Amino acid sequence: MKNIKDEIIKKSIELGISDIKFTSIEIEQAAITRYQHWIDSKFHSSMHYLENNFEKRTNVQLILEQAKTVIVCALNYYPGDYSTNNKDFGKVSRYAQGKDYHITFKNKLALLAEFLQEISPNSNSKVYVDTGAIFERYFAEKAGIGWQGKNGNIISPKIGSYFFIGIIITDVEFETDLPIKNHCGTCNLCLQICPTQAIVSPKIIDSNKCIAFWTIEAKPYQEIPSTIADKNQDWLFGCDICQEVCPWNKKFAKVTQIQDFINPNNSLISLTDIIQMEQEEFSLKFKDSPIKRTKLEGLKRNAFALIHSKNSKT
Ligand code: B12
Ligand code: SF4
Ligand code: SF4
Repeated sequence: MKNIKDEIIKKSIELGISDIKFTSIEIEQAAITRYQHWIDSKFHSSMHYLENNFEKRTNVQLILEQAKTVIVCALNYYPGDYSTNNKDFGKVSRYAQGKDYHITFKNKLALLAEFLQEISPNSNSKVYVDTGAIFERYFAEKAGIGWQGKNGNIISPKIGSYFFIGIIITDVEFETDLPIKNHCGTCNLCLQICPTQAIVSPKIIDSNKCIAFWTIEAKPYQEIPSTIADKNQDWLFGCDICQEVCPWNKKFAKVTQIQDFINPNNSLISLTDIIQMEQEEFSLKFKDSPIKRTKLEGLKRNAFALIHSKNSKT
């Protein structure tokens, strides 16, 4: 299957995909145990959907019968850096500044899967970005896209960690790629800098303490606990602190070529604008943006919490 693999790689480059690797469908028991332990520890907080589909999550053949290979793709979203500590503005994490990646990335993967179907006509494939019951980081690490850093993110030696992971599960058997070495070494910067100590041990994030969870995933009616809100000085939606500090991003993050992911209007947002915003304006401004996930009420909650924490700092 060497030729088909080369053709798929070539096509992925044409589609603007940043990296692609191939691995087998097997999942080590240690990874399953680790996930179960994370759930048992309630580190998923109120994201109850992560308790579902355990069978599928741990057996790819329940998603696609006869599945043989997991093709893992990386898509760089890094829009560059921006200033901080502005009293009147809240920061949006880099992944959410542009258009919703679920659409942009899925379209690219669908085209790649279609191409695979053309060159291997009897094959079957399924495409996933983020929303499936799939151990995306596990497969990304196993395939050699990068290693899992102590901040939990997969770090690519080519582009750092500001990239999305997308998956194609296929019944075509490919020659597999090998994992790469973990280069965190003795560095502990992410654990030290996380303002809420959400990285409870290397690679393990307690969502109950994570600013990204509270500002993206918590339901609009959930109040952000003051123990978290008071330690968040900057972030209106998401959090990049543990990635910003990472030496691998400082060295290797390259601004994405995908214009969809760059939108300076959504990088720093006026907190007063959010508080005064009506539903109609919210729906229009964030129509194609990941920010719409919090709904207007959730974004207002984040803005009020941020104003409070910024004011109590000064
Ligand atoms: C739930 C979730 C969250 C939660 C929990 C985060 C977490 N670290 O688990 C919250 C809301 C906090 C979150 C935040 C963010 N997220 Co998120 N999130 C997810 C989601 C949906 C599931 C992750 C999950 O299963 N976590 C449970 C833990 C236990 O699993 P895990 O970290 O993936 O680790 C696995 C393996 O690495 C393996 N493993 C780890 N160590 C070891 C050791 C051994 C010995 C073995 C065998 C296995 C093993 O075991 C784990 C289980 O398989 C994935 C998409 C997906 N379907 O996977 C996106 C995903 C992980 N998120 C993503 C992103 C971009 C983010 C944010 C950067 C967004 C932001 N800027 O605010 C932050 C980063 C926070 C952080 N430091 O992790 C990307 C990560 C891309 C990358 N380069 O790694 C993903 C992959 C989405 C995507 N398709 O691109 N997220
Ligand atoms: S995303 Fe922010 S709050 Fe969550 S672990 Fe990283 S630094 Fe900590
Ligand atoms: S900051 Fe250091 S320890 Fe954390 S992920 Fe980056 S290299 Fe690893």
